[in-house]
Amino acid sequence: MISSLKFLLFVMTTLSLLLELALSKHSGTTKHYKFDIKMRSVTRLCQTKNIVTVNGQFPGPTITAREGDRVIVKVVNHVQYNVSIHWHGVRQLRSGWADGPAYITQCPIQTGQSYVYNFTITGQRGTLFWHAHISWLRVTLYGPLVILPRRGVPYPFPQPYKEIPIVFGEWWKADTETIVNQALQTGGAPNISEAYTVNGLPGPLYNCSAKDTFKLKVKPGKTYLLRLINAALNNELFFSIANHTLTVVEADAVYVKPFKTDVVLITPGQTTNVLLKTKNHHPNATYLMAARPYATGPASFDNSTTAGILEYHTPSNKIMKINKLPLLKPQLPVFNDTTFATRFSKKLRSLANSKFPAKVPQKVDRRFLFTVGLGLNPCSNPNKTCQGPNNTMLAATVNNVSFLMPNKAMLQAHYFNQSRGVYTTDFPTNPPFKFNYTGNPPNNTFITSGTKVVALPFNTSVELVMQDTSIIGAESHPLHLHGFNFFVLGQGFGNFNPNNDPVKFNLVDPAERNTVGVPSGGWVAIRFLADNPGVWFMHCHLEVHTSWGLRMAWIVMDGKHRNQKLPPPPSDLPKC
Ligand SMILES: *[C@@H]1O[C@H](CO)[C@@H](O)[C@H](O)[C@H]1NC(C)=O
Ligand SMILES: *[C@@H]1O[C@H](CO)[C@@H](O)[C@H](O)[C@H]1NC(C)=O
Ligand SMILES: *[C@@H]1O[C@H](CO)[C@@H](O)[C@H](O)[C@H]1NC(C)=O
Ligand SMILES: *[C@@H]1O[C@H](CO)[C@@H](O)[C@H](O)[C@H]1NC(C)=O
Ligand SMILES: *[C@@H]1O[C@H](CO)[C@@H](O)[C@H](O)[C@H]1NC(C)=O
Ligand SMILES: *[C@@H]1O[C@H](CO)[C@@H](O)[C@H](O)[C@H]1NC(C)=O
Ligand SMILES: *[C@@H]1O[C@H](CO)[C@@H](O)[C@H](O)[C@H]1NC(C)=O
Ligand SMILES: *[C@@H]1O[C@H](CO)[C@@H](O)[C@H](O)[C@H]1NC(C)=O
Ligand SMILES: *[C@@H]1O[C@H](CO)[C@@H](O)[C@H](O)[C@H]1NC(C)=O
Ligand SMILES: *[C@@H]1O[C@H](CO)[C@@H](O)[C@H](O)[C@H]1NC(C)=O
Ligand SMILES: *[C@@H]1O[C@H](CO)[C@@H](O)[C@H](O)[C@H]1NC(C)=O
Ligand SMILES: *[C@@H]1O[C@H](CO)[C@@H](O)[C@H](O)[C@H]1NC(C)=O
Ligand SMILES: [Cu+2]
Repeated sequence: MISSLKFLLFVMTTLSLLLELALSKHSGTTKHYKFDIKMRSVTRLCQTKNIVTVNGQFPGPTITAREGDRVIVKVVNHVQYNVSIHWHGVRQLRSGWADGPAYITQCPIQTGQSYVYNFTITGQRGTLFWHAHISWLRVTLYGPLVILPRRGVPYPFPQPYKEIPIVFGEWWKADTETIVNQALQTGGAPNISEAYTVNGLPGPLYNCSAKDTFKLKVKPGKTYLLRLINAALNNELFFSIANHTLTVVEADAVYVKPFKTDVVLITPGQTTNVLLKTKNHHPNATYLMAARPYATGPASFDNSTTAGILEYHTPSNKIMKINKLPLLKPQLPVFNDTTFATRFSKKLRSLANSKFPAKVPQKVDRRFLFTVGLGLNPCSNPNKTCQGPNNTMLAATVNNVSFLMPNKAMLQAHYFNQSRGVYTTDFPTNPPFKFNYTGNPPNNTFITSGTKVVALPFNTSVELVMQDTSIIGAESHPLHLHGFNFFVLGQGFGNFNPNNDPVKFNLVDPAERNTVGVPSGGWVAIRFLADNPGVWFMHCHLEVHTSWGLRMAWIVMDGKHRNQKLPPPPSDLPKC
């Protein structure tokens, strides 16, 4: 009797375990985090400064989840600034309320308030990051977001010995909120940064900074997965490790066909996973891992170099003086090496196999051509002197529209049919004036301002060509789209030619990502399927250009079916 009961119990627990396993294939676990936004003083470059942090950590905590997991983050604002947090690259399928850009999907979390971000990670695995999405607060409010494959599912590359996030940031000695507010008032360019950082540390190439150096201690003969994240505000970066070749395996949380390179180009908003195979024997050297900007624009920029150190563990039976070993430096491309940038971008290809297919939309419902670039506004300073060129104010546009931030959240306005006075749906689908976009000089610096969007029916297949302009100066712009991954079909220099260029598009294995560099003086073509209802921000991820208006939004309408509609907002959604 007792033994048969025991047997029954055994069968039942086994069954329930099996059931749990079967279920876990479809739904993951829930990961809870608490983000207390608070001030903390830190010292860098011999100067102490109060910065905004999550839980007093800088860089902020790493969020780790598996594909299929639900992530719940309670954000409590204890600082004098309005705050919102964006989960950069997370698709947010039917969870647009958790996307985070202030005044787009939510009102800011004001001092003393809190908001619970609640989203599921669906069909994504790899490295992303989270950052503040209001004004320039992301300068110190950022951290890695690591999505592991489902339990038991291997990487499509050798299992690394260790995985290490390498987050690039940008450091100002002065208060960045003062800097951006000053610039927006005077019309001039904001003051440039003093340093770049690796995991929050500027490294040994800056004065008074040697002790603030990130050290990566490795063992010989192992493979390390470096999760590279560019969280810098305003600069694309070249990255390289002296005497080590890297293998790129993933970009923006999508696996790519592996390729070897000595240098990685990473724009703000992009993430790149690389494998680092260490040397088989202890070398008699230490190695700098360095990053410095790829810069094409007309403005001055922070031309400094941040570095960490790759150090081999000393074998315990030998006493090697690491400090006495020579420190080797990597060769990085010159600051304006667009040839390298182009070659690197073209190497990124989707795996496009049966396990990881590239679902490139093959038919197109709507085609768009957007110019992206700088522009000038007349001086609106009451003092009648502005610091932009010829007494103007610097601005930036998409299709000649400099986007004005509304003072209500657009997603709420959309959901409750209250768009009047918040936004209009007349965003130009093509440049309002045709001109030689990359001419020298171009003859069109005309700007309008407004809060304009493009509205799309559910499941519209979109092809978008983004065309750089040479107004004020040609420049590479890393454009980031919220709520979707897109496929990068092709790119080129000069003006996009709708007759000759599309035949060269890659519809087989294009890179799938959320941020792409529009080539300096050129164009890039992307496609995405608008299968996610909501209001989705698209903007340059150089914060200076976003602040000047290089931003717009797409509205994707609800579909017919219940699972194609945006659910109602959570009850704690902040109010304006
Ligand atoms: C998160 O969202 C899910 C689905 O809408 C809901 O069931 C759950 O209660 C939410 N959790 C929290 C903590 O808000
Ligand atoms: C920015 O730079 C200008 C010129 O050097 C300086 O006058 C100004 O104080 C700086 N702004 C801030 C906020 O540090
Ligand atoms: C370090 O300080 C020296 C002396 O003040 C100066 O000449 C040099 O340019 C500084 N270097 C950097 C990287 O700031
Ligand atoms: C490092 O690379 C440089 C140049 O590529 C080469 O001259 C040097 O011998 C290498 N040193 C080591 C220790 O690998
Ligand atoms: C490192 O230096 C020591 C002493 O100079 C030498 O004996 C050894 O062979 C060197 N090892 C390598 C890998 O170069
Ligand atoms: C940037 O710095 C590099 C050396 O780190 C130098 O070769 C280059 O000329 C500098 N470029 C500009 C535009 O200052
Ligand atoms: C890069 O900058 C240098 C000046 O430092 C200039 O001579 C060169 O023409 C530039 N190259 C490109 C491709 O713009
Ligand atoms: C206008 O000029 C006054 C006096 O020079 C100065 O204090 C003020 O900051 C200026 N205002 C702006 C918006 O630049
Ligand atoms: C400033 O004005 C001068 C003279 O009219 C003109 O040549 C120059 O192109 C203008 N600069 C800009 C950036 O518009
Ligand atoms: C656009 O301007 C560039 C630079 O001045 C010139 O080389 C090109 O031929 C122009 N293109 C057209 C279509 O006029
Ligand atoms: C720019 O140049 C083109 C070709 O010469 C001309 O058709 C167009 O009207 C000009 N646009 C402006 C805004 O001057
Ligand atoms: C914070 O956001 C609210 C709502 O949009 C706004 O009224 C207030 O002025 C903002 N406060 C600050 C300090 O920016
Ligand atoms: Cu830009």
